[in-house]
Amino acid sequence: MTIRRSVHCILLMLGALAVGSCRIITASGVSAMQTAQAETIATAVAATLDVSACKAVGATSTTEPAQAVAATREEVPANTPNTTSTPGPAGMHPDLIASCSSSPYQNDEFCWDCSCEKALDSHLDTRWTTKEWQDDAWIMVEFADPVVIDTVILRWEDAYGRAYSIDVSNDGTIWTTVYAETNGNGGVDEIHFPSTTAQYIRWTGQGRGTAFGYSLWEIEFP
Ligand SMILES: [Ca+2]
Repeated sequence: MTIRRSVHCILLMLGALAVGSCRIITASGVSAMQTAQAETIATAVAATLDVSACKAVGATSTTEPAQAVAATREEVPANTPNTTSTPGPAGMHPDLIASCSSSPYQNDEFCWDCSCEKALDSHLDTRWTTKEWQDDAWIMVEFADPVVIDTVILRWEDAYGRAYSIDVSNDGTIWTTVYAETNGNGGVDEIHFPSTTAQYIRWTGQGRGTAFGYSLWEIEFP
């Protein structure tokens, strides 16, 4: 009995050394063998280092298939554009704004879809930004119906307007200047002018405050 157990122990050690990647050698797998047969098998395993022997003694692999890991990786598209927000500046119901338009706006990896709507969406982390770094630029808002207006608030990003005018119109063709700035310093410009009725209002740039273009977080009509 002692000799038989010793043989079993030797077989276990030989098997473990021979098939290093095997984690488990089941006792039943060995006890079912006759001593002579087990010695023969163990010798063959040790000599050949055949990995297939692992399967014969019930070992399992713990390595995950590389393909399964790759399949779970989420692909995130680069340069995802901003989502479109519903226009509606603070202090004015969105339904009162019919549309907006502007000179060419920036739409690249530095500012995706930075169109006029982004200056009317009530979000201070979205902006209208001009495409060209030139003094001449404009942004126009059309109201659904004529409105009485006497105040405009401009919330500038770093690229502010130093010189500009505010014009109003009832037909989008004939414009009246209600305010002109020649030495703006950015930040927040709260502009007051005599109360007037208009269906269109337009901001027109005449001088940039920086070497860049113009960039407005929001235009508000309180
Ligand atoms: Ca905005």
